[in-house]
Amino acid sequence: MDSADFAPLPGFRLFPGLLDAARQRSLLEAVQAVLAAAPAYHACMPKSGQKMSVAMSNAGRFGWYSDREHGYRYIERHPETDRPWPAIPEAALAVWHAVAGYDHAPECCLINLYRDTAKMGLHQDRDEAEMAAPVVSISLGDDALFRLGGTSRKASTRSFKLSSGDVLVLGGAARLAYHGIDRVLGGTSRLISGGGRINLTLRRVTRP
Ligand code: MD6
Ligand code: FE
Repeated sequence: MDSADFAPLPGFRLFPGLLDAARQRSLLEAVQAVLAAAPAYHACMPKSGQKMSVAMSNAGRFGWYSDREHGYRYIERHPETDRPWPAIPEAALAVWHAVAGYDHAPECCLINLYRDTAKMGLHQDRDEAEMAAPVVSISLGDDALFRLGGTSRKASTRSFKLSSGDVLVLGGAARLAYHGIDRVLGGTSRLISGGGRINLTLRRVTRP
């Protein structure tokens, strides 16, 4: 439900166009190198086992993963190759240190890959032990409609467009805000050959 009285929670920050075209291209190249070493997979919902439409991979000490049996969690090795995740690209670390307002480094860079009609349902990011750190998100490629709500699933929501190079921060009271991707607007960016959208979310997982 969209609501005229919607106001984002404190700690929500949007930096439109923080990354210029050159920084988007170099970050994309680094992400493609991560994907070559750590191939994307489709995680499955706990219990139902239903495959998520978004393909994923990770960089950093921890990778976010989910399967039917064990549900949402962080794992230190790729579920298929059993190798440790590649390092978080420097260009992504630089974004974290510029906007996170948090002294310690992120430990996970989740890579979400959207093709065709992939979308992400309304959810909270709550699998991390450290809730004092924000989640920092970087968008590359096609525009997407991002939906933001409150800390209750029943709170009103609003959707807005995220474009390539935009950086979004969920910290403070907004750290546990519900959010999701309604849809990707195909053909709105030429950054990724073949189209689609890539979203990176940087997270601190453990408490320092
Ligand atoms: C996406 N983003 O943009 C999905 N989570 O594809 C997220 O789930 C997200 O953008 C936490 C903080 C910021 C985000
Ligand atoms: Fe999220």
